[in-house]
Amino acid sequence: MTRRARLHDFRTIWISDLHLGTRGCKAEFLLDFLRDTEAETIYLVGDIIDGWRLKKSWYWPQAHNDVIQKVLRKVRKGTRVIYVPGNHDEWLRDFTQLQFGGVEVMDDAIHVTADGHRLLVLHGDVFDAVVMHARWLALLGDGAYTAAVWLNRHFNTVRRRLGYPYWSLSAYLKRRVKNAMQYITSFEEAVADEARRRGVEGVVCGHIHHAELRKIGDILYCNSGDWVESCTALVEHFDGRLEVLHWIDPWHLDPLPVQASASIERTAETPLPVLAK
Ligand SMILES: [Mn+2]
Repeated sequence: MTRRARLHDFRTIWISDLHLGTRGCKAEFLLDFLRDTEAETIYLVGDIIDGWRLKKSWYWPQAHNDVIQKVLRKVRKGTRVIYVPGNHDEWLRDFTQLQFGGVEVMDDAIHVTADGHRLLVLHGDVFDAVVMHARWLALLGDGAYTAAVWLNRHFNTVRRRLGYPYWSLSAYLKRRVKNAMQYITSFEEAVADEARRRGVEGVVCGHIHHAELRKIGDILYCNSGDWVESCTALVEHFDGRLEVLHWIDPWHLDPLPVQASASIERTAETPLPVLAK
């Protein structure tokens, strides 16, 4: 039996917004990606298991199970896996500082790159309220800002405890603002601001399903994208270089090339390398 050679080795991999438990999740692509890559540390940057959707109707095919098994196997083989919950898996925030099968759950994390840069790692949903109320938060200052972030963080926890269904602030915002790009830009600026507040040089987040790697002022803004639409990941090479990867499997017929070109267009200054198989 021939074992498929592992193609790509990285120091760190960040993936976010897998939305396992929903029909949208491209689990087969994700499995290929996990099979062909290896890293010392993997960050799961939120919205990994979509608990809200699962609560509504159970959808859990074998491929979704395989993704979980694949990650746990990597842990057993020595990969450090850090799970930073998002809004769709916010129930996990009750279990931060705990370990499940060796997976560490954290509210947010600080990653230090091989060349010594500090990156704040978080999902990003807590900034929806900041995006929504940017104008008056700027007027009211730090206390109001902290309150907005706190409220946003606990909004769905409270809804869950009271038995209310999930309500997506980001989806609401995307409808409310004039266009999605405006929301994306405001979100990116809010996240970069938080990195500045915390005194780190960069930030890695997910949430808006829009992979990115660029400077916002003095802050390096990275978004690992998603596995519902774009199949993207952020990786760190062993010398500390960061890159957004776009996973395309030539053996699958899927409307990915269209999205690929859209992504490349969006990040014209940092073209997305495609991992050839
Ligand atoms: Mn999210």
